[in-house]
Amino acid sequence: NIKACIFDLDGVIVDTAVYHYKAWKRLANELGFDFTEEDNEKLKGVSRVRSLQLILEWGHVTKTEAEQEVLATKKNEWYVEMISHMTPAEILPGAKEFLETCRAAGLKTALGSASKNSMTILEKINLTHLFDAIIDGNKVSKAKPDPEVFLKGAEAVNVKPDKCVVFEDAIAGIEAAKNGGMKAVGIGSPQVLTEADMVVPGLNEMSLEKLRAL
Ligand code: B16
Ligand code: MG
Repeated sequence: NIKACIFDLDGVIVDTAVYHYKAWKRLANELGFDFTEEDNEKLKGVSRVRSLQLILEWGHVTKTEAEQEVLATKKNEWYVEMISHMTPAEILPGAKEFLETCRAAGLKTALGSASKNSMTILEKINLTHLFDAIIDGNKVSKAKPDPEVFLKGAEAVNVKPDKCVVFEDAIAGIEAAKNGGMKAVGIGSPQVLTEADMVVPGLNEMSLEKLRAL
């Protein structure tokens, strides 16, 4: 039986992928190339540094490590400007309700995100108070599919990994949960998230009954 729920942020609680895309696209355009929204799918759940490296590869552009840092900072400034206008209206359907349901049932809740901007986003959408622990890109050194972010989340709420379930929209995130010995619920399509124990289109389709059946 499950004692803690760990949630990814982008793609599970909010859809910040569209802001990431706008900011990365602007950067690519300044460098003289473009990439599609379809390519952008490959950046979901991927860290900032790694995302930049992938984009530079797509544009056949080579940059030194120092130059990459400047570019990543530039992108982040545009991104931060965009997310500063986010409101609770951008919470994905059912996310807030499911967090409240979990807490009312006595389950612990944690955030497990690759983003270094997760605190800003949670504050903008007014959800910080619904998490017992927040583990994000500032607190981890290994990216998903390494389980570090979720194991730290489990530890922070004092629950053993096999009593945790992770909610994730990215393949690497599902793998990370499995690598950590946790249950994984995919948010999206079962054709894509094949390693998940269960897949639902969104948290609005989730319930305590489904959680108990895991
Ligand atoms: P930042 P998640 C991820 O969030 C995003 O899906 C990914 O596109 C982004 O590059 C990464 O966070 C890092 O974000 O630049 O804000 O540190 O899905 O792990 O919540
Ligand atoms: Mg995600």
